[in-house]
Amino acid sequence: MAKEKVLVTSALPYANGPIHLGHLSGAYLPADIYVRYKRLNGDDVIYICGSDEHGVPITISADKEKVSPKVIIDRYHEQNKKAFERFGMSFDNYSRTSLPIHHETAREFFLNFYKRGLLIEKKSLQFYDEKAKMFLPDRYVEGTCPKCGNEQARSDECEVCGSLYDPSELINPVSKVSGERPVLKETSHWYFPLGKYQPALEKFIDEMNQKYGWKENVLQYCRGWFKDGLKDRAITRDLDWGIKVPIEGADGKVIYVWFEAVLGYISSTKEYSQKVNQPDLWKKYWQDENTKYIAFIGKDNIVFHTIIFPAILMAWNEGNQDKYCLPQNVPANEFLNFEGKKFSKSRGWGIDVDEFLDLFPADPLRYCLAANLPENRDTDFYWKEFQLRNNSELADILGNFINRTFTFVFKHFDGKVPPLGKLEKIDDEMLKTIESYPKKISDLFEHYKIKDGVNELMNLAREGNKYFNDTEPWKTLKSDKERCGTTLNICLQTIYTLAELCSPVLPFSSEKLFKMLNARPVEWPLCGKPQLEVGHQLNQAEILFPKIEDEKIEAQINKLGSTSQTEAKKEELITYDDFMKVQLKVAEVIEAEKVKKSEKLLRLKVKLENEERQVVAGIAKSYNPEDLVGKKVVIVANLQPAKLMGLESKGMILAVETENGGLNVLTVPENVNNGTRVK
Ligand code: B3M
Ligand code: ZN
Repeated sequence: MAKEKVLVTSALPYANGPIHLGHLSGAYLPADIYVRYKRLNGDDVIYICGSDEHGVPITISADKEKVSPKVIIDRYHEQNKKAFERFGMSFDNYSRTSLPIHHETAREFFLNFYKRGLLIEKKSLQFYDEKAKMFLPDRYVEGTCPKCGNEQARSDECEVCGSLYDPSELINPVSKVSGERPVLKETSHWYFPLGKYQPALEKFIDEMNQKYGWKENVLQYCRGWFKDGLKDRAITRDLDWGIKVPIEGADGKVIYVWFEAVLGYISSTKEYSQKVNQPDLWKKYWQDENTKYIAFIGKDNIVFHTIIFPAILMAWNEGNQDKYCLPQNVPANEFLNFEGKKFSKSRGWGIDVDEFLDLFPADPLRYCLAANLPENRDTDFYWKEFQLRNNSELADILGNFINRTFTFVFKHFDGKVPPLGKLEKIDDEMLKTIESYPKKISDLFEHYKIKDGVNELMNLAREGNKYFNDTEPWKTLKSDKERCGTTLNICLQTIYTLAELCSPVLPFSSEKLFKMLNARPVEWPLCGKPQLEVGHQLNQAEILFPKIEDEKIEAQINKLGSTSQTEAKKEELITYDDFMKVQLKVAEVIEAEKVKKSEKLLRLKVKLENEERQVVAGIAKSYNPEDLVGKKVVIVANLQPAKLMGLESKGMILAVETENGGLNVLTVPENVNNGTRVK
């Protein structure tokens, strides 16, 4: 196969917290395996990443700790860079978006668009904190969702019901900075005309998919966006932290983090070019139509890499001589959960890469994650599975095959590769098997089926063990030493092949194994052919995959959710008095009707002791209005009134969620009097 020029990027992690196993499985490990394989294959590869150091996620972390954003990004940039190294990530460059070279690159794109009249300036109303004297970006405001009543909705988006609304519709908005109620104030922003690029983007994705086969989850996602219609997007924000908008009179405004973060891939490549003293090297990758650009990401970043970034590059290419290449594929992964739940730092659920590598080496972790990548659906990391994959696969299959072969060769053949005698059918078959594996695995890796490729690797080790067992060298040693030597020769050739094929996923062990073999890797397609010459001297073996004891795993399981969880629990505990503040009362539903234009809401009239009131409840998907009339339900009677779809709601009905996501209203027996307190 012709050699390819490959540019690979992994999403730039926010430098606002440590990298955990979920990150690794999403955008990093699969990319690293792919890159390591491509390098061995002889392709011209550059692998780019770095820290994303702007945006609200950074300033929120800084505010929490009461330090400047700079303190946060310096800390986590260094920490994450080191953690990635320990894990064996082989980035050619790990940059950071606070560098001048990145600021220049982002400003260059922004100004180019601005000067070409591409950007649209629009005025809009945005929340402003008069006490803190600042505009509040979306995550800085919390209020009640006008659609579903979720009390932790953002200024223009509710994560619970998924609706988008105008900030003026948010009920009871509170500034997260001062705790005060913010006001709406006019501001102006520059918008990128994303809508204009929809036809070109649809065509681009369609073509890429036809040629290179995009993942179904990624396509689905893009189709959803196209169906809704792409809208112009503001690419500036009223914030202090970030890349200043390079236009006069734009004080206090920065370029929106997502507009510049994707350009970080380019500036990181530029930084690399400077480091290796070839300042124009980056153009060889970014500005050549023969480049195969692959962007590895997690599913939450799809729109930015399949729609927004390509649109930015299209917009550049339209008006400039030098043209950038667009991603040929964006193999986004789903999420990795931890022991059945989402990773959560505050609940002590999950483990950081650094913490993990203080306990266990990188390769078993890489193997365990790779064998179970969330390529098509969310998957889980389980401590028990980690132990099992290490002990029963790495140690008992791969390690055992290597170990028994080396021990035998050192004991009976002086640690030298024995000669091949006359080949029997079983030997021919084994040689053919070995030869088939490099292609089998590269076909999978070329299609980003990293998990399947890694599992095939273990199959070759299984074949090796089977061959060893079937040829019984411990018997032929006495009856036919030449036959015995043939077996061991073929076992050693298999180990050579394994050393190379395992290198992308188990780089540290592969290196040790090549040392034991006293050999070096060849180009990937050749590694299935016998590479070790007769008489070649091996080095003493070492145990590559020590078993992991039960106690060590149990200690981790017992620790789960403990430390920070107890703290979180302490915070969540309320006193009896707190509880008594909540007045739960029995109420009889006397009227019920659907709220117009709402799929979710029902308007109810309920009767308490000697009072009737209106409650708007999000239960329309689970109940017909008439089913509720006459029922006695429990309501929070002293809840602050709120307006939902323009209707006043005084109180909240208690309900439980059912297995299929519906709601089941709590009811009490008919003989309980209206207005009775529930305690
Ligand atoms: N920093 C989001 C994330 O860490 C974002 C990715 C940027 S890629 C250019 O999930
Ligand atoms: Zn909502």
